[in-house]
Amino acid sequence: MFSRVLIANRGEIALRIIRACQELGIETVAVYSEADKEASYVQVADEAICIGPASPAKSYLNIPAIISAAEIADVDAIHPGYGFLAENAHFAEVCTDCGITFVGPDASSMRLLGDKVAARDLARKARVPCVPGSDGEIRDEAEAIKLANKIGYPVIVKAAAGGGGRGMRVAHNDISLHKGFSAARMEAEAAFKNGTVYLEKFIVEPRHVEVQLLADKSGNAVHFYERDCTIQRRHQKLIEESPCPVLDEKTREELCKAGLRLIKEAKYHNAATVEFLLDKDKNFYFIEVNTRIQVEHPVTEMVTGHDLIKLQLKVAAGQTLDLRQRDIVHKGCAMECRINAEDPARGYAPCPGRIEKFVVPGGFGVRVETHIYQGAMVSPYYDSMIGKLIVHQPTREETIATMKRALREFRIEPIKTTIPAHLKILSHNLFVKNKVDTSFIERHLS
Ligand code: MV4
Repeated sequence: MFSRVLIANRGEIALRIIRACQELGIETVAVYSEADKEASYVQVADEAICIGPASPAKSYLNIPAIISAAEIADVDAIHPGYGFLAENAHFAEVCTDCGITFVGPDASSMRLLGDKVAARDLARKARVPCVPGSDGEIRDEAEAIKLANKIGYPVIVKAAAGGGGRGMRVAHNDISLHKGFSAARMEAEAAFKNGTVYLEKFIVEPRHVEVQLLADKSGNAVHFYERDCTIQRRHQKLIEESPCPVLDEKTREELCKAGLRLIKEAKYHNAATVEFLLDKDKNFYFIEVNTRIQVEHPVTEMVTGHDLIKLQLKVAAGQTLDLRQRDIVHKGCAMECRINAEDPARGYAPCPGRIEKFVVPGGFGVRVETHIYQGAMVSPYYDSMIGKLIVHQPTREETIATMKRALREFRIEPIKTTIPAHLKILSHNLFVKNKVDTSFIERHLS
C-alpha cells in the first residue's frame, strides 16, 4: 500500500479522500489555492502545499504546480477526485512518467473511453446494447441525412470528444439536421479542438441509469449495481438514487453485466461508471463511460456497504480484488441530494459568500459529506456544491421521508441553497410515483 498520497482536488471530495487514507494508515498531502487557505480539508491533511492563485487554471488545473508539490512532498500516488484533472489523460501520463501512481485508469484507457466513437465501437464488440446510429464518425451532411432517413427522426448529433451534454444537436427533419450537423461540428471544434461527430437515434424522455464498476490490475472486475440519476438540470445532477426504481431484476442484472463486459473489453482498471439511457419500454442503451470516481458514489456505498475510495486506493496500489461478485449485495434504498449554494428562485444563480450558520442534520440513516463549517467562505471561483446529503433506509418511501426530515433539519444561513428545490421534488407526485424523465426539472420545476 502507498505511504503518502497527494489529493489533487479541493472541497468535500478532498476531505472524503483524506478520511479514507487516514483509515488505511496513509499519510496525506493536500494542495490548495490562495482562496482555499482556510479550508477544512487543508487543516486535516498531514501536509498542505499552496499551488497558486484562486483561478482553477492557475491552481487545481496547473499540472506543473501539482507535480512539483508531489515531488517536494515525496508522495507515492496522486488521487485526482472528480472534475479538474480527473479525466485528463495527459496528467495521468505525466504522473506515471514521474514515477507517481495515478489513482485511476491508464492514460490509454482514458483516451479510448474519452472518445465516444471509439467507446461505442468497443461497446458493440462487447455486445453491449448501443443506441441505433452511425457506425463510427459521420463525415458530412449528406451522410447524416441518409442515415437519419434510414433510422428515422428524431436524431441527435454528438461530438466524439463531448460528454456532459456539450456539443449535441437534436434534429427532427432534414432541414434541422443540416443546420444541427454543422453547428455541432463547429461547437465541437471550438470546445474540444476535435470536430468529429457521430449520430444516434434521439431517445425521447429517457431515464439516466449508470452502473458502478471497479477493476484491479490483474483483470478482475466487479459491479456495484446501478444508480438512477434522472433528476438533473442542464446536465447537473440534483438527486441520485439506488436502486433505479423502475428496473425489474432481470433487466437490472443484464444492465450490470453489460457494464462489466464493457470495462473488461477495455482491459480497464480502477473505478468506472458506464452510463445508459433507459427508454419508456425499459430498453437500455449505452451512451458513455466516466473514468473517475463520481460525485454520487456514496449512494452506492450506502446500499452495498463498500468504501469505494478505499477500494480505488487498494487496486491502484496493485492489490488484487478480494471481493467476489457474490459478496456484493444490494440492501435497501439510498438517495443523495446535492446541496448547492444556488438560488432556485433565481434560475439557480450561484450564491457565494460567508456561511454564518451551518447546522448539519443527523440521525438514523443520514450521512453528510461536506467541507463546510460555520464561518467558511463559499468562493465564486469554484463549483457551487457545498455538500451532499445521503440517506439510506429499507424502502424508497422511507428514504424519501428521512430525506425530507433531514433537509428541513439542515440550517444554512444567510446564503440561498438548493434545499427548497429538493423539498419540492421529493413531494412531487411524479417523482414519488417514478414517472419522471430527464426533462422533469425544466418541465415541472422552473
Ligand atoms: C442522448 C439523449 C437522447 N438520445 N442520446 C446528455 C448528456 C450526455 N451524457 C448524453 N445526453 C443525452 N444523450 C440519445 N441518443 C438525451 C441526452 C440527455 C440527457 C441524458 C442523461 C441525463 C440528462 C439528459 C438531459 C438532456 C439530454
